[in-house]
Amino acid sequence: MLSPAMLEKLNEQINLEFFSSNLYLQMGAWAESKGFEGCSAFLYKHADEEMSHMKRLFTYVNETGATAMIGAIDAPSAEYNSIKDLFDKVYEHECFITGKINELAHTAFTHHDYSTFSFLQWYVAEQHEEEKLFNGILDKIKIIGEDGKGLFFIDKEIGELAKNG
Ligand code: OFO
Repeated sequence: MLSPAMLEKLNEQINLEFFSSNLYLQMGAWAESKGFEGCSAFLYKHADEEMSHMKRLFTYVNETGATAMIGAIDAPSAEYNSIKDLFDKVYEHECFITGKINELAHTAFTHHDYSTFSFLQWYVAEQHEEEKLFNGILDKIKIIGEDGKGLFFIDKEIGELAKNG
C-alpha cells in the first residue's frame, strides 16, 4: 500500500510526464513551423515516449490499489529563439525531471517502500539515458555550428535519431 506522501508524489510525477509529452509536442510544432523536419520528427517521437513514462506510473499507482489522479497540466512554452535554444531547454527540463525522480526515490526509501523504490529504478536509469541523449545533441550542435548549412545538417542528424531510436 502506498503512503499518502508517496501517492501524492507519484501523482505529481504523472502530471510532470504529461507535461513533458506536451512540451515536446509543442516544441515539435515549433520546429515543424520553421522547416526543421528532422527535429520535429524526433520531438514528436519523444513526446510519445513521455506518454509511455506517464502510463507506466499510472499503471503502477492503480496496481497498488490506489487511484492515479490527473490534475491540471501547465501549458508549455511555444516560442524558441533557435534550435540550440530549444535543445538547451530540453536538457534543462530533463535535468529538472532527474531531480524529481531522485526526490521520488528518496521518499520511497525513507518510507521503507521498497516496492516503489524498485519500480523507480527504471526511471533512474531512463533519466541517465535521456540526459546522455540530449547532452549528445547539444554537443553535435556545437560541433556542426549554426550557420545556414550547419542547421541543415543538424536537422538531418537529429532526424536520423528519430529513425534509429
Ligand atoms: Fe524525458 O523522461 Fe520522462 O519526463
